[in-house]
Amino acid sequence: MGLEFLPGKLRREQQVTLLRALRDVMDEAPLFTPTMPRSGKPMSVRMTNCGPLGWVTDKERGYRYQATHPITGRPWPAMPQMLLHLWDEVTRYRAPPEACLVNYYDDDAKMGLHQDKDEEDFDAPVLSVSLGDTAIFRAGGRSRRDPTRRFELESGDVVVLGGEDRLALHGIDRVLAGTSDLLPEGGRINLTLRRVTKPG
Ligand code: MD3
Ligand code: FE
Repeated sequence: MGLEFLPGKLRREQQVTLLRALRDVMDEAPLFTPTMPRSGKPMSVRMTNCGPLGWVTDKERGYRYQATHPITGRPWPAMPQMLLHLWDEVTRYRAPPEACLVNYYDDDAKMGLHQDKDEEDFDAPVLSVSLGDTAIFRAGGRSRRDPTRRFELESGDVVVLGGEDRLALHGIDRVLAGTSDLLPEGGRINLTLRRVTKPG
């Protein structure tokens, strides 16, 4: 499968509908500031989750998936239907996603090059949806020595990462402020849908 880039996959109307559902998610499960394992350094991205499992990190316990919000202690809200349908349509994977990480980037936020490897199931692809301001995205290979490519992720763009690219290094260099009017507050939301456990 590799890296599949689907520019403009979601039309404006679908982006607005999805954003409305995400507002409800963020009301129930407020954005929090994750901290790095050991150092406790705060990340510049704020995050929350929906679905049965959510990705969290803090100084004491590090990167992990858990069923409850780290601050409120409540279960994560359900994943919006539109996302479950999108997953089925574009991944064709045999089981539904378990985690939808909601990342919010303000004008200064970025995410360093990393691999997504906190999941048990690397056979399942990862699906990313971008909303709001355009981001400069970078993706390489599995080794830090491999070359990287940069591309722009715009509002409504979808990326599916599977096969050999599932463990590729990737990150967000920066967000281009003022490139979209979808979010009145500005900035960018990225959704990352993942299967965490191996299907029964
Ligand atoms: C997996 N998020 O949360 S999209 C992350 O835009 C993350 O917020 C970025 O990386 C964001 O872990 C990037 C998801 C993504 C992109 C490329 C990948 C996941 C990937 C390449 C290989 C494996
Ligand atoms: Fe990632």
